[in-house]
Amino acid sequence: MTETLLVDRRPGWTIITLNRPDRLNSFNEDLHRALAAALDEAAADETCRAVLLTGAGRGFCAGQDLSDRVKSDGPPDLGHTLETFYNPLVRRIRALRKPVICAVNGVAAGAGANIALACDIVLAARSARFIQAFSKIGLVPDSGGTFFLPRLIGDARARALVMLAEPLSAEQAAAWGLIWKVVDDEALMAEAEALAAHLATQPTQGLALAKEALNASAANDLDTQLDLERDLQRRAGRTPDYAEGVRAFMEKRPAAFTGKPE
Ligand code: T3D
Repeated sequence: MTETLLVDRRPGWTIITLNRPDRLNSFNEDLHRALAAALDEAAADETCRAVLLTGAGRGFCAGQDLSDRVKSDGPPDLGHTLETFYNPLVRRIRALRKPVICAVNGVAAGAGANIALACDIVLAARSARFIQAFSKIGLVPDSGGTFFLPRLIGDARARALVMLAEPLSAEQAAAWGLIWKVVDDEALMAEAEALAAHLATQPTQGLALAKEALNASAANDLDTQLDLERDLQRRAGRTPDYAEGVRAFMEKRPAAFTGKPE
């Protein structure tokens, strides 16, 4: 049987590929379980200092595999699916104490679009599209869509994307600030892999603390956020990578960060 998820450990980082290309990498329970396990393994592996998420074939991810939703007799409990699979997935990505890059290699629809947005740095192939497909089937955006969209692109654009379910081109997504960058299709994976390899050489603990601060900022007022920055900076200041960064600067040489904890 074909594996629904491919995990490739590279020196210092891991590439995770959603691998159900015939269904545009839409999620079934097998894929959810495999992805959760791969992210947990990356979290526990001290030698893994960055994660790259992408999809096999022409799509990134078309959200929930809808063929699993025509099987049941009565209406399914979709709240249960979110509680069991999608919400923990978004929480795992946001809580992972290392950078998560998403290379959106093709269409990202439904939960697939919002899982991409949960990642720290999103690159997209020029041919990729982002579709809040939920309203086409009578659903509410999930996987953090109603959280990320208004914060990233503003309420007016978020509402129209959600209610119209129109495809948003990668270029428009970048112009609106929904993603970091558009890359020519044939250059996407080389650029995403180079970014992962670069991040794997950076001060991993400092990046994790910065991620923690950014994650918290949406819910905090300025005073609370300033206090949080103080506390996190205190911890960053105790890491070996901070000491190395300062030494390297003074000695006018590149820093050799190890990513080791405080
Ligand atoms: O249910 C719960 O647990 C609640 C949680 C929900 C989370 C969600 O994500 S809900 C939203 C689910 N996703 C969608 O509604 C998107 C459905 N797909 C599409 O609208 C289109 O496929 C795309 C716009 C993404 C791409 O269109 P296109 O024309 O490039 O490709 P296609 O021909 O539609 O798809 C290619 C194949 O993939 C096709 O199979 P076939 O005909 O070649 O055998 C298609 O059926 C299959 N496919 C695409 N998306 C899904 C899918 N099969 C199952 N589920 C899908 N989501």
